[in-house]
Amino acid sequence: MALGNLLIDRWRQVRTPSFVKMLCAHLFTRIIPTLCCSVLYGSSFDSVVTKLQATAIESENPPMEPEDEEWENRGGHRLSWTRYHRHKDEQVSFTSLIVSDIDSYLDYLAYTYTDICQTEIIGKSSQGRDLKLLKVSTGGKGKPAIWIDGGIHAREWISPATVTYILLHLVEFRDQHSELLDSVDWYILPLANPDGYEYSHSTDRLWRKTRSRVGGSRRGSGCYGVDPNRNWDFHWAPGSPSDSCREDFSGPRAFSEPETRAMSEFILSRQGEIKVYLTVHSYSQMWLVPWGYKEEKPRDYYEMYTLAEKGVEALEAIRGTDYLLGTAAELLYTAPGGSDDWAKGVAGIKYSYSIELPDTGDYGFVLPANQIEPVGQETWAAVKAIATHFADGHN
Ligand code: 0X9
Ligand code: ZN
Repeated sequence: MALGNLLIDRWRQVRTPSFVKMLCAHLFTRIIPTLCCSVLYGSSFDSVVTKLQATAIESENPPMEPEDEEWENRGGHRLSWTRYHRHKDEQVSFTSLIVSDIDSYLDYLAYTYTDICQTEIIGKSSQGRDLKLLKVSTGGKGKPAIWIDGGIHAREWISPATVTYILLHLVEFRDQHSELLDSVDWYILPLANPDGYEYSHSTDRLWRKTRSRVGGSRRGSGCYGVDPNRNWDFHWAPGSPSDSCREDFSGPRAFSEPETRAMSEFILSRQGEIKVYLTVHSYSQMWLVPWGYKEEKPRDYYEMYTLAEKGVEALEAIRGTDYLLGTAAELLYTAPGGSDDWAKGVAGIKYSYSIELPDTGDYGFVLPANQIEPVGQETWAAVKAIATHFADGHN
């Protein structure tokens, strides 16, 4: 199912009568694959998909290096930027434990750099996982703040990896850019959709949504999950219960998801302080400026574009990666209920952007882990350029 979903994912945005879409979706996701599997492999479609998925993940994400294991024993952390990591310690059965990585890196930073780092659990996911944020600040009042979130979409593994890479440089190499810490506060949430992220590791590599049970009726119909980037309360468009199986199901109501609600409440509690909202997605190498819900541009688009341009120029200077810069509606498609539009339209954050990380489609969401470092380096360069603008006293 997941492979078929990927094929029709972008195409779904095209305006086509819904019965044609349904027919084609069924053709791509079920009929053609079922026929091919029984003819070519003599096995069922689902078992072929499971095997293909395991092989794809293994080549995308090689096993843990012995050095990483050692770190844990020395009381440090296991996060490396050479492979994709899980969210948090989880006892999956009596004997087997999936060991902590992303979440415990934040704890590690907080207890190692006590003077500047502080963790905060801003809420819980629908399956009860912590939404853990790291505040990085050298103290003092009235500084502009930058918010960065990653992992809103479960399958975009490069996003949380890049956000933790940014944390690594921001905090652990703080001496190289002390002015960015002295004059700017940072709120960083590397994994905004931990349930979906874990599910994309354990079960369906191409899962996009949350894992709430909102779409189902009492009789058990409907599907799991809501698209957390269609669920924000700004020009939110209702989806009908029959849409609950869609990848972009917007939910039964705006902020139905505890994840989006917790983020929005935290951001509103820092209204006026947060000057930049950055949400990190993949893929397509684009720096997206609101609006995404409609084709018109905001009145202050020119200023938003000019600051984004500084980020993109710094990014491209690292290794020449090409990024497109423009509104989400003009470069991708119009889609309501996105976090970037909400951050600007409701929270009043002037500089709100979605960054779509590499690549442009060769690997798509399944970007090999050896790309974490180069993508991290160039994205960190972009973030530094944005922060420098505020460190230089602009507003
Ligand atoms: O469709 C999305 O949510 C984003 N692209 S992705 O491939 N990562 O799913 C783009 C969001 C752009 N912003 C808005 N439409 N508001
Ligand atoms: Zn995304």
